Amino acid sequence: MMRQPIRLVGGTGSPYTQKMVALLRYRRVPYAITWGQPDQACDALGVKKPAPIFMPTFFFEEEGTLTATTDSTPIIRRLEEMYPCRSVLPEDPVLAFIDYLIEDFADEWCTKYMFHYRWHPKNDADNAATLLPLGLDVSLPSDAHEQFKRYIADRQINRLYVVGSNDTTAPIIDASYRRFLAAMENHLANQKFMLGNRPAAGDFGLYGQLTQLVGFDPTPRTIAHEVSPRTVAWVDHMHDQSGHEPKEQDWPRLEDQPESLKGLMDEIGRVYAPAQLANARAVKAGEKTWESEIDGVCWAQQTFPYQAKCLQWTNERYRALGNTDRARVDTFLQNTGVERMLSRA
Ligand SMILES: N[C@@H](CCC(=O)N[C@@H](CS)C(=O)NCC(=O)O)C(=O)O
Repeated sequence: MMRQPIRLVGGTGSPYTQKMVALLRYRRVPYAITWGQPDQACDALGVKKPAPIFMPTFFFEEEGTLTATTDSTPIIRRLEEMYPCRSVLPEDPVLAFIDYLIEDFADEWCTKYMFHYRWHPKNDADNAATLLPLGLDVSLPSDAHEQFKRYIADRQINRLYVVGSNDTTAPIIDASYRRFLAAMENHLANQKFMLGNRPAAGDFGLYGQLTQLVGFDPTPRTIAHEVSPRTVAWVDHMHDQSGHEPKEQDWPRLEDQPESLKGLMDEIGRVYAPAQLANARAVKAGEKTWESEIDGVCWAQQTFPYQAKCLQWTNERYRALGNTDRARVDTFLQNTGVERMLSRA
């Protein structure tokens, strides 16, 4: 029997929505996206809203009833069970672990680039406030558009602290974005995707954030064109990989990956590892905010229980590796700083 297309609702300006749509396209999973607000979609369908509700929200049919679900990382795993072909998860546990690290870094750190550039520089904030409401409804009447524009700008600029963006951290975020792009430029000169000649979940995570950084927000777009033309071109390629025919050998062993993959690991170790460790300590101590030195500057931000969970999930995966595989990961990550995030106990 033909399966119904998978329904999802999200925004054109939402990196996680773009991540998932590109993944569905590559995997040739029939889908039906509605560009709009997930809470309104839940109301229209009479479906219980997930809490918290995010873009994208997926609607899966379970025993005849529709359930609304969020969080792209577990949804990717669920789709793998429903559709086994054209997998985005390497079978080799070592490679799968590195892919998971990249996806987590994309979702939780690269999103700081995205949110910071979107709302911190005045020019970018004005662009986003104008376009985001239209991304949900192009025919929005002008007065409603004006109102929505003011509402969204106020709300999002006031939430910059959530990702730790402020005048002190702005230069660290900017320097990290430029190093990340330089690492991508190097790496893409060696292969088409992060782990070889076929895309994995981490590629889609990076792609989602980059759709915005390269395609939507003026400041990071200019920087991307300056630092990494290959990344700019990659974003267009990742948009639709439905014709790519992946083969098992398209993901070479970790030991056979080009040296340039380390460039990405170095950035993860340099900025994401200290942030994750400080956040997890704060969650454990019940503190609402945390401070840590990142890249030589004092970084202060709100504590996030979700990101502490991300660190815990990464460690659960690390501990689930067999001894030989864990040793291979350790050798690869030596001196990148990522090893600080991982513990055997
Ligand atoms: N971990 C979630 C994050 C999704 C997310 O943060 N979505 C954003 C839009 S890109 C959102 O809906 N934020 C809620 C808000 O802005 O109120 C995922 O991977 O799907």
